[in-house]
This record gives sequence, C-alpha cells and structure tokens, in this order.
Amino acid sequence: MKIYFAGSIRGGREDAVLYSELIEHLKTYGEVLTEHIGNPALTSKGDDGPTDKYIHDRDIKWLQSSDVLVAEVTTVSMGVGYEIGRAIESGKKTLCLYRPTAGKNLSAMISGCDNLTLIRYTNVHEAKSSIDTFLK
Ligand code: 6IA
Repeated sequence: MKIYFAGSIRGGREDAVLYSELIEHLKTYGEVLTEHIGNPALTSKGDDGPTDKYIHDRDIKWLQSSDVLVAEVTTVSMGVGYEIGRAIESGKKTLCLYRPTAGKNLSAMISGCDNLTLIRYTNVHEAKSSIDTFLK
C-alpha cells in the first residue's frame, strides 16, 4: 500500500515529533511516500527541493500515485488543506486526525466534509488505533 502522509510544514512545525511517530506506525502498513514530513530538521524555513514548483509537482505526483491520504490537521496548514481537497476530488480514501485544542477550531471545510473520515483524538495511542481501524 502507498500512503501519503500530510502534515504542516510552513503552517508550523510544533507537531513534527508526533508526525514522525505516526509515520513510523504507518510504515507497518506499507510505503510512506512523504517520510520527510516527520523530520524535525525540516523547519518551516528550511528547504527540501530546488523550487516551490518542484515541491508542488513532485508532491502531487506522489499524492496521485498513493492509495490513501492520512493527514494530521491540528496545526492549520494551507498545504495540508489543499492536499486533502485534491485527494477527495480524485476519490482517494482520506483520514484526517485532529487533536481538539483549547482556543482552536477545526475548519468547517474539514469537519463538514462527508467524503473523508475525521477522527478526534487526545493522545498518540488513540491516533494510532484510529489508523489501524481505518487501514484494516
Ligand atoms: O502549507 P504547508 O507548508 O504547511 O504544507 C504542508 C504540506 O504540503 C505537506 O503535507 C507536504 O506534503 C506539502 N509540502 C509543503 N512544503 C513541502 C516541502 N518543502 N517538502 C515536501 N512537502 C511539502 C517545503 C520546504 C519549505 C519550508 C521551503
């Protein structure tokens, strides 16, 4: 199975360690095409490719070749929202993981969407078991 994991980069890297834990878990199910998202060395200022066009075009190719999209949506990210929209439009199975946080509200464009699975969780163990339920 090819898995596209989406998590915030320029939207903020506060959850980078959590992303890497989720990615390690996802790797037990197949190939994670976007392993770099969990790399704490990738900062919101860092670079990972020659140009933004290169990053966009490469990531969309990976997204199109994937079987499922798993997105951690707690840290608001325009790129993650865009990837979710593109995945849904192409009929991909999509899981969004959200950790409710005081003072933050999830976008209605995610919580109101019938074409994705939205799971609210409180800790990484819950997030992993939601992944298990979704992928099995
Ligand atoms: O808007 P964001 O940057 O938070 O968007 C994050 C999402 O877009 C992730 O799920 C990635 O799949 C994708 N993405 C955005 N930027 C990159 C990137 N390097 N490398 C790989 N995927 C990316 C950007 C480095 C940048 C900080 C210069």
